[in-house]
Amino acid sequence: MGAAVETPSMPEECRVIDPDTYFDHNRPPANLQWAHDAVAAFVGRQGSSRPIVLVTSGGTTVPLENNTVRFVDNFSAGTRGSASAEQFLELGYAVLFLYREQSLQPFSRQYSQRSECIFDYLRPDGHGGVSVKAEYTAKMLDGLTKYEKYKPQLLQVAFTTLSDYLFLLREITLILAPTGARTMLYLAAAVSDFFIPSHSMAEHKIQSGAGALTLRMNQVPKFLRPLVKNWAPSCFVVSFKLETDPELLAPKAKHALEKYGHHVVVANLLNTRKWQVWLVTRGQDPCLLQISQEQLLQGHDIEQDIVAELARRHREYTSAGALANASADAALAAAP
Ligand code: 9Z3
Repeated sequence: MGAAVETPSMPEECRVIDPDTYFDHNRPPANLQWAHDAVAAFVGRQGSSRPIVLVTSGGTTVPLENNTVRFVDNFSAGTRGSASAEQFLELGYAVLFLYREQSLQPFSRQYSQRSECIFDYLRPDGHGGVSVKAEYTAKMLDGLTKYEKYKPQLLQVAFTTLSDYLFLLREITLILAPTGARTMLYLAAAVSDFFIPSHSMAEHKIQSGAGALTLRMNQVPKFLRPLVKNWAPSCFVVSFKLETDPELLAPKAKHALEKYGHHVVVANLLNTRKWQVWLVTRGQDPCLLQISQEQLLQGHDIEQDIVAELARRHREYTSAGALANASADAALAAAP
């Protein structure tokens, strides 16, 4: 099945394939061409100075059958991604939001939590129409006003499966690459580490008559490597690391930074992720961002703090790049 990066003596299903090989062996999503055209047009409309961010959000599914009835999924609701997208918009970024279909979206996220129904916010107005219940009007008006204001700076692209996500991620980052340092890649989606290659998958629905089901899954190639090295080498790249064991979090975040050579890892634990994260950068102590339970209850999202700090670091990165370009231009101009 293609280039393996582990020893050739390993059984095929234990080897990690080369990321490029992945694309040769899996089908692109139906919206790939649409996404290509929409993203290229969106980026073209942003002029040459507005900062751009790609926010990835929500979990990927991993199908068990080619004609998919069943799939493996994960917990991510897209809270981090959708809340972060709102913050980036408020800071003047153009936002590309690559999100899991039916997960939370910027501004409407407050009204699409799984436990609630949109009708809970509405009432018949007595004249054959509907209106928003008085207790929700101010908050809804605020969200709606922001949504209308920021809509021109927001492009949303949906994925469902791991494969959709990876194809779209590559397509979009390749389009963003020429924008260089002014673009941030903020990779908050919860991407599966394991998958079943299309050629090893059952074609039709797995039958239950055979008794217990044993699954063998391959490791997903590490796409951060080609993303940082080849697809978008000048962009400011922020990845996320999720663990459940506190002992593993810091070493694994540092390891990811060293391995992929990008800029920041946002490290979080499953159970405390809504009020505590660490920003991990090479050569520095991890920077803890934390909000209190009181702030959380008052509706303060930790994404406000994460995005403010990352936008600050991104500005530094962009101006360092601009300074380097200016001195290279000056050296060229001064050359005989
Ligand atoms: C994250 O760690 C995100 O913060 C969460 C957000 C998925 C925890 P929610 O959507 O959760 O607000 O409910 N995302 C990255 C998780 C991930 O898959 N990281 C990979 C890893 O840890 C590397 S890119 O190995």
